[in-house]
Amino acid sequence: MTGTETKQSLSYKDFRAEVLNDYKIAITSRECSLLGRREVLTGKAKFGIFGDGKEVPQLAMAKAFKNGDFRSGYYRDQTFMMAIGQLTLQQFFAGLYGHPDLEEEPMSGGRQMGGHFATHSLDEDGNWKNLTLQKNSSSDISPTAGQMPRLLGLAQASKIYRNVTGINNKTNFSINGNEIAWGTIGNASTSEGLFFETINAAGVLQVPMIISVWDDDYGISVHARHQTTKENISEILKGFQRENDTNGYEIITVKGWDYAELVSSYERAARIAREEHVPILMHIYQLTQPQGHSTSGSHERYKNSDRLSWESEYDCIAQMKKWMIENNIAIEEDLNAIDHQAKADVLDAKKAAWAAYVAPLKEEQAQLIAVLNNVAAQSPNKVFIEKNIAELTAIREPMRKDLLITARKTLRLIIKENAKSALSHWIKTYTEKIQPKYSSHLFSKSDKNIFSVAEQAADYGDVAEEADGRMIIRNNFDALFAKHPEMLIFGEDVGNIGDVNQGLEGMQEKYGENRVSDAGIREATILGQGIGMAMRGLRPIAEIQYLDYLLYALQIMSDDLATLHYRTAGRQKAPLIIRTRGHRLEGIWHSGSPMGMIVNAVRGIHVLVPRNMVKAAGFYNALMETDEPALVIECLNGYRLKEKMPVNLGEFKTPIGVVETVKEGKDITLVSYGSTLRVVEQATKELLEIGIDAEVIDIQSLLPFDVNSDIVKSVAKTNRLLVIDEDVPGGGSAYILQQIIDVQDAYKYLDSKPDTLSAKAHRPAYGTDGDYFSKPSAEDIFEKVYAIMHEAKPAEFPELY
Ligand SMILES: Cc1ncc(C[n+]2csc(CCOP(=O)(O)OP(=O)(O)O)c2C)c(N)n1
Ligand SMILES: [Mg+2]
Repeated sequence: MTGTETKQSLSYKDFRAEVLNDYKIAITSRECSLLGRREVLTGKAKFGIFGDGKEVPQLAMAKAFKNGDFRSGYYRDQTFMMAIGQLTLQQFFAGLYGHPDLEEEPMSGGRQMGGHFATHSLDEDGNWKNLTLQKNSSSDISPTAGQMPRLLGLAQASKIYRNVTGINNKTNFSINGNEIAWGTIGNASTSEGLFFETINAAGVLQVPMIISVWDDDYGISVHARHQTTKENISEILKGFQRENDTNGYEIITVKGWDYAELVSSYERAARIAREEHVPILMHIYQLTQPQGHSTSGSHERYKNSDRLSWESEYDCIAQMKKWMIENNIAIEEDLNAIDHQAKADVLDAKKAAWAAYVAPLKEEQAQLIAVLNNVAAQSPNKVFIEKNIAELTAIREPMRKDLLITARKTLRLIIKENAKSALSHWIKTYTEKIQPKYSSHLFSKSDKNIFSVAEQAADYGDVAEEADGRMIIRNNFDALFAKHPEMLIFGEDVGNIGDVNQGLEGMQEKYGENRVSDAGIREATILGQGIGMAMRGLRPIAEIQYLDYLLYALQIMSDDLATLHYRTAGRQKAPLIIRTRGHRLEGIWHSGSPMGMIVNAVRGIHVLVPRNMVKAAGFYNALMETDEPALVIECLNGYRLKEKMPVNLGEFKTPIGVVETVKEGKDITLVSYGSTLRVVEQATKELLEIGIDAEVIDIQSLLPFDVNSDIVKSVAKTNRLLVIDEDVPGGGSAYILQQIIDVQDAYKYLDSKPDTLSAKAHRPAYGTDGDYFSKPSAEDIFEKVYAIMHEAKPAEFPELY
């Protein structure tokens, strides 16, 4: 045998072993899907959605996926996760059962239903790991196409790392921007606007993104003819194909059951994306769904017998098997042996996952029964308690809910007995221990969380200079860009003209087009750019031009950004700053202040509402030191107002979650924020002229809200409370009142009805009078306060009208 022959036969041996190993992964994954479905149908798991029918292309994608790369995909990708070594069989079943411990269920600690995948970017203290040494998956979300905006940002990060000078080209996040962001999406989900918006944006930005469409002709029961023009996504996207002298995409189409073609296509795609930073669309068609969409239905209801028999013939694993045999890579018996082994492995893993899931529950059940037996022995209500014990004991595989129902109902039986304390103690300590499994990590617990940043006052030097508010913002951004090389800002009109209010004037010239850039009019993907880049260690500021247009991005803020840290139980973060400007100015779409909607949609993101530009700049300075996401709403009518220019630009910090008493007073507490605060201050001066001395508190930060409970201290002094806000009635003001009355218990100190003054229920009308008749005015505030004082002291303050 010659040397070359040896090499050839060795490499053939390697090739064969690799193919056999791929087959093994595919068939094992399939077995997981089959057994997983049975676990749901027999009641052990609540819901199952699996990757059967999509195995083979995922093997090919996994081969081209390198350390440092990122996936942003959806619930069909179990085979891929197994192939990159990030999902074991036992973890697969732990996910199906919802095991609430991260060690057992690393995707989300049981918070997400199975099929929602993630890797850990953070260690247990919330610090970044070296992401270039591992294969990464951003955490999946269920809304179809919701993975797309973030995918854009994950890909753009590579471009930034490759092209921005001043950032090390070798970091924990990137090696010279060589990383690819890999997306996956179902064919039907390409109907979503987010898909098209992302496709266009990635073509403009030319980022290393490979998006694979797993096309099985259906979205649940709805056929492609209702989803996609010409029933063919790559056909209709042909205009995106790059040409010699244009930007654009490489578009590659491959049959989903053609293993050899898939492997070479993914290799080619990866080479282009990695080297040239060109986005790629992989349309993987002729895929199937052997068990239908999910455990909630059967596909026989909507697929005819022709389709079903085609699906069984063109099942990607069946085709791979056929190809291996035809090409003498394996004989049927070899493959049957692999099938056999896979069945055994999956069964073992399932049993182990179930045992690990029920073991702590059974232990806790036994502990509670012991406590209850003790209580029963001492109780005149023994018979009733013993009945409860018997019922609980009879549950072979208890839920924590079963334990707490029994314990809490038993407590009611012994409410006046001494034995009560042992049981109430058990309930309290048990809840304290278990509740965090379901509720922890909505916010960062790391040493960079918002509470780690100390307040630093603005220093105005000896001769305070006055300047337009926009100059304060601009000069402060200048200082921040200089201080943080990984900071970048992008949005509509942000680059060339330096934002619509010139708060970034000259910044693009100074810091370059990669760091200060214009974006298309596409708020959801501007947000997604921010999420993805923040997940890869950059410090993006995503600018949404006006608060009124945040709605386009709100879904992705709510579903993706706000849940990210929580849904990974603290193992991924995106410290993204969202900058926008809002509250009152002119007309229906430039005067909205939908704060109730926002604060209720984005728990998990901080919402900051500075009343002027120094306060806003102080929030940016503070946020850049933290690792948490936040929305900062600047006052749209504040850019031309004069403010004193601090000298410690980039340094002074507005504390987050802390209110400021801007005027002390004794008669009533007025609580407000943002643009309205100036109106409140005006009204307060006028009230003082007639002898009403109001205390004025600027909330500054809606989420978190007054962490020191300073407002209730004020109410304890004044005994009266009015919340003034320019959202609709029952919007932001309802939230503020709930915090003060319910959380801070201010009702104890009130001598008058706690009141709110908000805008009208309709959108604000245009013009000066439109504003006057839509939003709270100084006169409205004056009269509302006066009415409260009149009710309290009619002799002193006779009726106005
Ligand atoms: C925004 C949104 N709408 C509806 C759903 C419910 N839903 C879940 S999967 C699905 C079909 C998706 O089909 P496709 O994208 O083709 O993926 P496949 O399941 O076929 O792989 C639908 C409608 C959802 N999760 N999100
Ligand atoms: Mg589909």
